[in-house]
Parts: sequence; C-alpha cells; structure tokens
Amino acid sequence: MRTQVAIVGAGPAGLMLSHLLHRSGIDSVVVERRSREYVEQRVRAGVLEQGTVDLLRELGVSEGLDREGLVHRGIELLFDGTAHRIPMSDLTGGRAITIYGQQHVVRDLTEARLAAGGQIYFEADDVAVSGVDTAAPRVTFTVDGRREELLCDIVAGCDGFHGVCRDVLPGSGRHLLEREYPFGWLGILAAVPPSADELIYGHHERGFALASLRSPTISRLYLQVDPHEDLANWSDRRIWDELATRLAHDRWTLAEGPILEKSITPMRSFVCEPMRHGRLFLAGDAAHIVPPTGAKGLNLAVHDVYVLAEAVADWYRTGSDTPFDTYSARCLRRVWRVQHFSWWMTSMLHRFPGHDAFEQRLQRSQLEYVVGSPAAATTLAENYVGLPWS
Ligand code: RFL
Ligand code: PHB
Repeated sequence: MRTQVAIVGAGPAGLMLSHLLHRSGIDSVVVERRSREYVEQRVRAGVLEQGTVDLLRELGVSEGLDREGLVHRGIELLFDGTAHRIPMSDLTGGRAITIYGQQHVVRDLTEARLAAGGQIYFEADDVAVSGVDTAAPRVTFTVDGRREELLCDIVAGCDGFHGVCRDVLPGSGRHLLEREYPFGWLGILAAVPPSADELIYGHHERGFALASLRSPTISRLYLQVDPHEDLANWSDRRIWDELATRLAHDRWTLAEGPILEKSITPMRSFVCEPMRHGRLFLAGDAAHIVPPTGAKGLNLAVHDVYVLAEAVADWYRTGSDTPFDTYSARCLRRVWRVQHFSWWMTSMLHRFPGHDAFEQRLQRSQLEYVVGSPAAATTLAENYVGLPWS
C-alpha cells in the first residue's frame, strides 16, 4: 500500500489532519489501534475553543456541533463560599467556548472521512514506524491477522501520550520536559441536568471540584483526589456528598442522578522537544500533555495539525524543506503558552498537599486578584477562550 501521509492514531489530531490534508488534495491513511466503537465512546474533553469550532465549520464537519453544541460566555470561580463570574466574552471581544463531547467530535470526523472515501484501519495491532530518516518511511501493522505495510512520504504521529511514535525520535536528539502533580481527577458522567448555567471551578479546603456538562440532561463533574486513589473507594454516595460539599453555594443545588461512567486520571504537564525527526511529525498528546484544568489538550492538538497540514501542503507545492524545519518551533510557541496557562490554572485552583500557610495565602491572593481586577480576569479569559492562532 502507498499513501502520501501515514497517520498513526484516529483521535482528534489524526482525524482532523486527515480532513485538512484531503482539503488540500493530499492523500492519507489513518491507522488506529482501537476499535471504531471504542474511540467513539471514549469520554474525555468537552470544551472547544472558538478556533477549534471555526475549523470544524470550515471543514464542513459541524452539523452535530451546530445542533447540540452549547455556547458558553462565562465561567464561575468559587472560593470561600463566594462565586465570582468571569465574563469571558465581554473580556475578549465576544469570543466564547462551546461544550461538545470529544467522542462526538471523533464520531463526526470519522463519519465524514469515511463518507468522503477516506481510509481508516481500526484495530491495527503492533503498529511500527521505520525509515523516517529516509525519503521512504513506512508504517507496518497487523489487521485481521495480516501484516500490512504502508509506504509513504511522511508519518504523522498522532497516537496520543501512550503511543509508539514519540519513541522513534532518537533519545539523543529529544528533550522531555515534565511535571507531575500530587493529585488526579476523579471524573463522572451523570444522567442529571447541570445544576448551573455555566461551568463552576471550585477551590475548596478539601480539594478542587469542577461542575461541567455535556447536554441539558447530562452532567460531567470532577473531584481532585490522590493520584493513586482506588476508584473502588468512591461509592456513588461518597462522590455526590463530596461534590455537594466542595461546590456548595446558595445560587445552585447540586442535583444527583445515575452515574454513567467514572474514572481517575493523573495530572501531568509534559512536552517532547522537538516535535519532529526527519519525516516523522508528532502532533497532539503524542508530543505534549497538559493538566485538564485549562481545558486545552484537544484544542492544542487541533492547532498542531493545522500547522502540520499547512507545512505538508507547502512542501508538496514548493519542494523546499523550510516548512518542515519550522514546524516544531511554530507549534511549540503555542504549546508553551498553553502549558503555562494550564499550570497556572492548576496551581491556583487545587489544594496542594504539604503547602504551608504562606503558600495558601499566596494562592488566595491570586484568586482574589483574578476576580477583582479586570486586567487579571482578562488574562484568564483570553487564554481560556483561546488566543488567536498565529
Ligand atoms: P488521543 O485522543 O489520545 O488519540 C490518540 C489515538 O491514537 C491511538 N493509538 C494508536 N494507534 C495506533 N497505534 C498505536 N500504537 C497507538 N497508540 C495509541 C489511540 O487509541 C487514540 O485513538 O490524542 P489526540 O488526538 O492528540 O487528542 C488529544 C486529546 O484527546 C486530549 O488532549 C484531550 O482529551 C484532553 N482533555 C481536554 N482537552 C480539551 O481541549 N478540552 C477539555 O475540556 C479537556 N478535558 C481532557 C479533558 C482529557 C482528560 N483526560 C481523561 C486525560 C478531561 C479529561 C478528564
Ligand atoms: C469537561 O467538561 O470535561 C471539562 C471542562 C473543563 C475542564 C476540563 C474538562 O477544565
């Protein structure tokens, strides 16, 4: 088999890239380890920046998003029992975020790609990438017990944090920068209408909590927990009680309902520099991870592949390597802005085990400054809705 661009991973990054390349008349094949059902049901992100929404519209993949996406113009910051609204749209010249589940983005992108004749191999085992130092890289994998070989010009490593592509970069040439946080998030999806109109980010002495949503009848909620916490210790009763305590406010009452899904995610910040080796280009979680407090991972993945698609199209058009040589630096500029914002939100809102009274006072002062100063609130708002793409 031959294609121009072999894409490893059918998450938001890989699928979006396949659409962007198709728009430029460039052929691609997507190779995904999991089944189609699995990737279309994996519950993860929910907050889409304006730039992500605009791009989905441009690509003609926004029917579901336009029908079911919920536009939000502000968020609530809750601390010391007081809720403070950050009017994001007012502070950013009308920009907003849209709530639409990642699994629906993935479902819509997959459907549209297949309908346009795109090729996606699901349930591909033992995916291996080779020859990226040459002009003839290849991706090999097993489907239905058959070993397949995909010859290509370029490999896009869109296979997430636990993928295989990052390890193809030689250890001597890559730099891994990392922070682990002393907590994780216990997330639930529940069949209950959201208790408030906007997302509530709650800083509480018992730990951080977040009330989000997926639709008028489905809520998505998170609790800060120990990163090694066992889910078995968290009965539905305990989860609801803890959420009610941490998110208590007289403007809302947390409604309870059946919990449809629960999981615990550790929190880390991670960047692999550079994001390219030879003909291999990393994009999305394969190259970087942010803690979810800033709601940025998926949006950053979309920005990477936007830059990559442009570079690939330029390379085919001009034959010059310059667009390839600048890919990593162009992406990393935004990656580090988003890393900082995600780290800052995480540091401001969580309870850090071991923090002494001095550090707690600093944290409190930061929260008061953000809700009290229009300049500080604007800093939060413009990063949260997404800074303009360069
Ligand atoms: P993905 O989504 O992990 O997709 C990678 C795909 O590659 C496949 N794969 C392989 N395929 C072939 N061969 C291999 N060897 C392979 N290894 C892996 C995987 O099966 C998968 O299908 O990466 P991508 O495309 O870069 O997308 C990144 C986003 O998924 C991620 O950043 C977000 O989910 C992060 N995130 C959020 N981002 C936002 O922008 N807004 C949010 O509100 C938000 N909330 C969140 C989040 C992530 C969370 N968790 C669970 C980590 C909330 C949570 C709780
Ligand atoms: C979500 O709805 O899943 C969500 C919302 C905001 C975040 C992270 C996740 O910061």
